[in-house]
Amino acid sequence: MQKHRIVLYNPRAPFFTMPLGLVAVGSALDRSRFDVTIVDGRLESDPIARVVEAADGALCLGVGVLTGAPIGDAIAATEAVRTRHPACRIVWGGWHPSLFPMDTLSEAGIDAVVGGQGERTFAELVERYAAGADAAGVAGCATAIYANPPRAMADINDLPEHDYSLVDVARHFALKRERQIDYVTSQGCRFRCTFCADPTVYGRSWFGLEPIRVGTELQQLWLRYRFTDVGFQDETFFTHADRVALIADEILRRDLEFTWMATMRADQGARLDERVLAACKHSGLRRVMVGLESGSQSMLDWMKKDAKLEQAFVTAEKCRRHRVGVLFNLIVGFPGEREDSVAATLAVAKRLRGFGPDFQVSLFYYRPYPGTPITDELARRGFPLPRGLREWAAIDDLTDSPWVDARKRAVIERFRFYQRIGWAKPSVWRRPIQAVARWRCRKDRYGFPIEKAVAEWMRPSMAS
Ligand code: B12
Ligand code: SF4
Repeated sequence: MQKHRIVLYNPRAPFFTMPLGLVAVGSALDRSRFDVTIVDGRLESDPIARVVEAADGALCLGVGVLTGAPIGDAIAATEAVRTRHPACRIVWGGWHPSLFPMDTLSEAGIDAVVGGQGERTFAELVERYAAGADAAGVAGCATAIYANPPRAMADINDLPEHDYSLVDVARHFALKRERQIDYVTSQGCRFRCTFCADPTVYGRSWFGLEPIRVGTELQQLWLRYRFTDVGFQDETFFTHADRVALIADEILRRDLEFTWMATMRADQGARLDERVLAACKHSGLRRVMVGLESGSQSMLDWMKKDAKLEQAFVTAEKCRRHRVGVLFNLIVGFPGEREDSVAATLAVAKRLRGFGPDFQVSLFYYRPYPGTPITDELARRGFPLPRGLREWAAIDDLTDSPWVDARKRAVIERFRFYQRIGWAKPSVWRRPIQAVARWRCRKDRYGFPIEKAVAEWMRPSMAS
């Protein structure tokens, strides 16, 4: 019997993180009946031509869509395939369609939208298409005709292993410039931060893979790909410390020689038993990524981060003791955020940078991503949010934030630049300008930026 072909498209985006969402839905199809091809827009010189070619004769094209620029690329791929192969069914899934199913359906002119966790819904949908039927009653998806009931989130332990042969792993290694594999051990998040869409999409549910399964899968992948690093892309990898300890044991007892990085909250780091952190380090943990978000406790309380500022320093101290690096993510320019609050965030960034070159900070400007209580509140107050897919596609380009005036932005931008130089790994030629850059950050004095010009002239990127 001839197999049906299914094409999955990952729109262009920055960075070369593996398209694990598409790998997940592709791996859940009955592979004895469906041939799955992932076209990754980031790996193709002409992604639209490639997806049109791949969709020739295909039963269905599935597109994974994040909010922002990927929407524009998803629309282009959809229109091209719709025109050239009108019989091919087109389904969008992932974060943006999950948040705006009806708008997505009507504007993108597609056959169906899958909400939230996609494995079982998409598998059922393509079975229907293969049988010449439609999506009536398929839980978890909507079409222009059927708004089917939602599908309860499945325990990911009951879902199939991700098949990495669907991805061009070697190309990803080359583009990442390291043999790093991406892997997720959990889905969802129990927390309730009001700038984040996870609580809306997954209803604060969380499921984590059994440590033994993580160990077995990593071992098989390591034997196949000989990667040297793993990026655990979970929303919050450190959700349960005992589970993390067991995962570290699994890596250790199998003698898997790789380093790893993972996501952590400040409160989780502060609570983490030193013995667990030591085991993680021993098993290869090199860096954690902490979504600290703000250096002002009142902002943290306002956004329901459910973490104390002090916990960031406890986490940093603990990680320094165990020689684990930390990347702290901070956001400035929340709606109505006052100048003193932005200043507090920059001050905390300086303190954290002071822990050493392996303690980095990333400063982002707040953007009202959809499906979050803050954005909903802005809408209620009449703030002009993007309307429709094309406007949401442009949200990443919003350089003008109504909550960050030109003066504040100038200070933030200079701080961003000088903190990168000031606390980068020291080297002989960097040392003199590093001292000046650190002095500038400490004193907030950014006039006559001579060393900025020197640094740009000597080496365009001085980021550590
Ligand atoms: C890796 C990653 C990226 C990568 C993209 C990887 C890729 N696809 O190419 C990069 C670094 C490019 C990225 C960028 C951004 N990201 Co990001 N990212 C992630 C991260 C950490 C992991 C994604 C992942 O692999 N998950 C594991 C897989 C298994 O889950 P999944 O992708 O959700 O897929 C499931 C479902 O969504 C669904 N599904 C997904 N695709 C499809 C397709 C079809 C056809 C179907 C049926 C179902 C389906 O089924 C899958 C299995 O259940 C998530 C957090 C997380 N843990 O999910 C954030 C996350 C997805 N990112 C987010 C954000 C905010 C962004 C940015 C907007 C932030 C920014 N300004 O930089 C940008 C947007 C992209 C852009 N502007 O270009 C938000 C989502 C918000 C939104 N509305 O889209 C998340 C959830 C983080 C958060 N909590 O805020 N990101
Ligand atoms: S920001 Fe992180 S901790 Fe907060 S709800 Fe989102 S995923 Fe969970």
